[in-house]
This record gives sequence, C-alpha cells and structure tokens, in this order.
Amino acid sequence: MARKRKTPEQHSIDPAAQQMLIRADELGIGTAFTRADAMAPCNIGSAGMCCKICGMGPCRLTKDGQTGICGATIDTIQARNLIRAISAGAAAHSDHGRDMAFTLKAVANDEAEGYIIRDVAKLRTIAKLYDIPIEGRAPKEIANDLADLYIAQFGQQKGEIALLKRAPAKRQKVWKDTGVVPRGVDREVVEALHRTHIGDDQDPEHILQHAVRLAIGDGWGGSLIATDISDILFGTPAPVLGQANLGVLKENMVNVVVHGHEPTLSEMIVAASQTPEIIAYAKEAGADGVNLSGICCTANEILMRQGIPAAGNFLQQELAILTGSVEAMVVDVQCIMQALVGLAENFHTKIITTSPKVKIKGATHIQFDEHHALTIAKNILREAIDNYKNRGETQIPDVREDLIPGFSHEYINYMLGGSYRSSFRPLNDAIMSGRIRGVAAIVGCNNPRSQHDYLHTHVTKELLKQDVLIVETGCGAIASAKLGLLLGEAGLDQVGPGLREVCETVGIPPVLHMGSCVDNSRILTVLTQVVEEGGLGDDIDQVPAVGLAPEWMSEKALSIGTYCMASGAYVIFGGSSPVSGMPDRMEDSDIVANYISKGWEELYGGKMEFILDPDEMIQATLDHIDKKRAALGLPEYVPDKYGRSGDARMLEMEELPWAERREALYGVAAD
Ligand code: NFS
Repeated sequence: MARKRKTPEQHSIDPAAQQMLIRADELGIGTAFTRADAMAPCNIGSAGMCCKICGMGPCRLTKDGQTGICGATIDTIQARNLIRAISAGAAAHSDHGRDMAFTLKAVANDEAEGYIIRDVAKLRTIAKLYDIPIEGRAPKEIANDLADLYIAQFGQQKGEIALLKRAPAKRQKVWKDTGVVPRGVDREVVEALHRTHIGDDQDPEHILQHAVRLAIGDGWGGSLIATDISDILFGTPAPVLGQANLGVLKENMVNVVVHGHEPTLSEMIVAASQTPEIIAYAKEAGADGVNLSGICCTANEILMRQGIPAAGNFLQQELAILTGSVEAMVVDVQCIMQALVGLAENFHTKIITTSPKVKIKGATHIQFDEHHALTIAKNILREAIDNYKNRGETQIPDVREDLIPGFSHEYINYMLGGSYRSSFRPLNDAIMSGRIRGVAAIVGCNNPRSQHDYLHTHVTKELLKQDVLIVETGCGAIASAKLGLLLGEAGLDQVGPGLREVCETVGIPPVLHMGSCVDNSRILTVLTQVVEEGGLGDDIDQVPAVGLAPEWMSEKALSIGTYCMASGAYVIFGGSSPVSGMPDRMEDSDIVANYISKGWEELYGGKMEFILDPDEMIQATLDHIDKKRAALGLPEYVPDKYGRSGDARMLEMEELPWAERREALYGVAAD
C-alpha cells in the first residue's frame, strides 16, 4: 500500500522550507522529506532489537524471551547497539577536536598559512589550567605546549584525560567512584568496539557503564578540546548580528554555502571571500561579489564569530540547492546528505568535498590542507565564481530573520557584571529567587520523521512562558533563530514576566545561542561555573536544569546526551527511542530503557529518557526543575511573582504624571 504523502505544511513549519518543497514537487525532485514519506522505518531496528554484529545473523528479536543465535538477549543487543551509536558520535566529535589540535600545533610552528592566534587571553587562561608556563612566553610557545598536551589526550593509554579537572570536584569523585574516568579519548572508543564484538561483554549494564566512560571522553575531552582551540584560533564568540534562513541567499551575488562542521576551512573561506582579488574576480564574472552562508554547524561556527548568515539547518541543505542560486556547496565532515550530488545535477550547483575523510561519488573534490588553507580557499571560491554563468532560473524565498548569536560562557560571565565584576552571581540569584525558574538546553538535529522545526520551537516557546532560560546549540538554535527568538526585543513578548525582567535588565535575548554541537561543551562549563558560584548546590546534578534534543537523529546527539547525563543532567530526547524494545513487553522488564533512566540516576544523578509527546517533554522538564528547586530549599516558583520592576514598570510609569510616578518609584507622597 502506498504511504500517504504529507503536504509541505505538514513537513515543515518554516515558510521558506515550505516554498522550496512546493518547488521540488513542481520540478519532480525528491528530498529527505519525501523519501521519509516513502520509506517506513524498520520497527525492529529502530527499537534496537536487530543484531547484525556477526555473520550468523542478522538476528531479529520480535518475541519476548527470544534470543539471537549466540544466545544474546534483547537487552544485550540493545545495549550493544546503543554503545556503538554513542561511540560513533563520540568519535566524530573527537576526531574534529583532534584536527583542531593539529591545526593549533601547525599554527604554533608557523606551518599554517593564513591562521593566527586570535584569542591570546583564552590561550593563556586555558594553558594555566594545566600548569603550562605562560609568563614571559610568546603565544606560539604556549600554543605549542597546549597543542602537544591536547594531542596526547587522544592516544593516552593510562591515567585520566587532563580536561576532567575542569568539572566540579564532586562530579570528578562520582566518576572515580563509579569507575567511568576515561583514560584516553581513542582508547575508550576502541574498547567499545572490542566489547561489542561477538562473544565479548554481554552484561547490558556493564556495557552501558563503558558507554558513559567513552561519552565523558567526548564531552570533557574531544568536544571541549575542539571548542577551546576554535576559540583560541578564531576568537571567543561574543554577540554579533546575524541572519538566518534561505532568504540570506542573494540573486546578484555568487552564493557559496559552507556545510558541515569544522571551522578551519570555513573561516579561511570567509577570509578569502573578502580579499580584493576574489571580489574583483567575482565582478569580472558579472556578480556583485561573493555571498557566503552556512548550513548545520559550520553555519553556527562562522555565524557566532563573524556574523556570516545561516542559510538553514540540517533539513535545509537540499532546499538551499533547490533555490537554483547556489554556485557551490562546500562540505567538510558530518551531516552531509549523499543525496546532495544527485539533487545538484538538476541545477548548476557544484558540490565540493574537501575533507580527506569524506568523498561523495559525483562531487568535485578539492582537498583541504591547513598548511595551505588560504590558497585552497581561494581556489574553491574561483571554482564557484566560474560557475556563476551557468546559473538558470532561481527562486529564493524572501524569508529571513535577524538574530544575535555568540553567547560563549566567557561572554555570559562578562555580560552579567561587566569587566570589573564579571560573575555568574546575578544568574544564580535570579534562579534562587525564582525570577528564572530553571535552565533548559535545547539542542540537536532535525529529523524528517517529525515536522521540521516544530518540536524545537514548540518546546522552546512553552518553556519560555514558564520563565525557563533557554540555551541552544546546533540545528535547534537555527530553528529558534528563524522564528525570531534569538533577538532580545522580538522574543521578549513571548516570555514569562520574571525571565523577561532579567533579559531586559541584562540586555539579552531569552534564548542564548551558544554555538555548534561540539560547543555543548560550553554548556558543561556554564553549569560548572554556576555550581562554583554557589547557592545552587555543589554539583551539576543539583542545578535546576534539563537538556532536550527534541528532533534528534544523529549518533552524535546520543553521545552528547550521554555525557550530559554523566555530568548530572536530566536529558530528554524526542522522537523514537533506540531502546524501546518490544511493544507488548512489560515496562519493568525493559532493562536498558530502565537502566539509562532510573539506573543511571542512582549512579550519576542524571538520567536519559525518550519522550514522544512534546507536551509530556515540557511537563517532565518543569517537574524536574521544580524537584531540583525543592531539593535545594529554594522558594517555590510562583508565575506572577515578578515582572513589576525593570523596564516593564518604567514603561508603564512613563504614562503617569510626575507626582504619581515619584510616589510609585520612591514612596514619596505627592505634595
Ligand atoms: Ni549536531 Fe551539527 Fe545538526 Fe544534528 Fe548535524 S549539524 S553536530 S548532528 S543535524 S544538530
């Protein structure tokens, strides 16, 4: 039976996406949206009940009590599938971190054309954490030592990853006591693969304990390394004005879309696009210049540092090409759909792969090498400019939103008190008083199995009404950006009164864009600083905070969820659960689903759950926040307690005659 096709409105809440889906239909071109309609997910595999780790299978377990040919139970199979997904995610983030560390090493040794150390202050701050001498030394000398230390974290065999000491002291003890301290980033990933080979570790809880260990190696290892070095080389983000959605593509310019994850190449393309020779070359080709934009986390990296617009999130990569206006889509690693190449054949767009790790049949490969980055970036741009003359009919949706990204933890610290009194005190105080009920991190992907951007933005909007401060990264952040929630003024009318007051006083949007997915490590740092500031417990699991990935789909998201859980957070995934198991099985006998929730909570104070219904997700978030508030002895959250001071009150008062205003403000009776 043919599956029912969804309408563009059912596929996405984004009007730009809807417009491109209509165009795709008219042109008879398929996209991930229509392919998802046509392809029913395998309900055995999606619930984690299929084992294909050896040649006797695949064994598909569909009845309670059934085992694989080797005798593996459904719980063992689910645990093995889950840890393999988490290790692939951790490997992707961490390999990104490794490449950043090698780039830092090359920059320190004058071997990386075009790069400089932009944030010397951060370099010194980070180096000091590991007792690398900084006084009287040149930045490159310090960078060389830091690069060596960071490179060593990947191949380290014994001991513990050096960055773990940046977690709260109590958390480090939890990890030691539960035996999940990662020794080296690579070692834990390799061990996960070994343990899940046929005939190895078969105790689901023991397998999953290692999942925690390897995920900590991602969050507090590979990802944190990636974020640190990106900031050192390209600058620690601070608020800038940016734009998001397909309407950032321009008719009269050569459109180059950078897509993927690593900032090393994209930062150089930004630099190259602004050189006089490239601008002149574009003008010779009849364009007004080169217009850069991004997709996925590459977009986030250059958006928050340079204000380069984001053309969209994960599900918009094909839609950008459907505008007919993209001369080149330059991709590096991760979240790149193979379908791009076939889709681009309908237009003039060139898909240019650049990573030695990623090639796609039919794409043009121009290999990136950080030693000659600027030259390669210029070559890529020339290739795009040469393609401008081949552009056919275009249709660029006139849809874009302004946003202010760039909330690194350094900037959050600064914005709360300025240069002299920078601290997390005001944030902690606002949470303690109940002006801010709690904090939610809403992160992760898009997934065509659910309506594009709906879950992200629905959950975000509802939590804002409840005075929950939101931080976002990845494709979730781009979803909110497109709705205008990342702009102070634009978002505030949709926000609870207490949170609104804080945002108005500090001058921030109610949703803080903290960067790409590897930058979820920034959230760990913020939570640690909140703990160290005092008043909200002495470990992350006591902070009234929840992490959500409402539209997750990638293995990286599972790794992020696991390390956030291991750090003490309650993590909620939307969509289907990879460990949901057999539908008719008694809930209590779902060993893996129970273990990652209740079992992990006992051990780490955090837990991981998959919740399909968005309103249940919201309720679970609020319940958890309120539970944590109560455990800290904080006053119960009262929705309308605040909101009578600050800008809102001043605006109302402007309406009053002076005598009445004076009375209201200072309690001095009118004469
Ligand atoms: Ni994160 Fe960033 Fe987006 Fe998902 Fe992919 S881009 S690393 S994995 S799809 S959020």
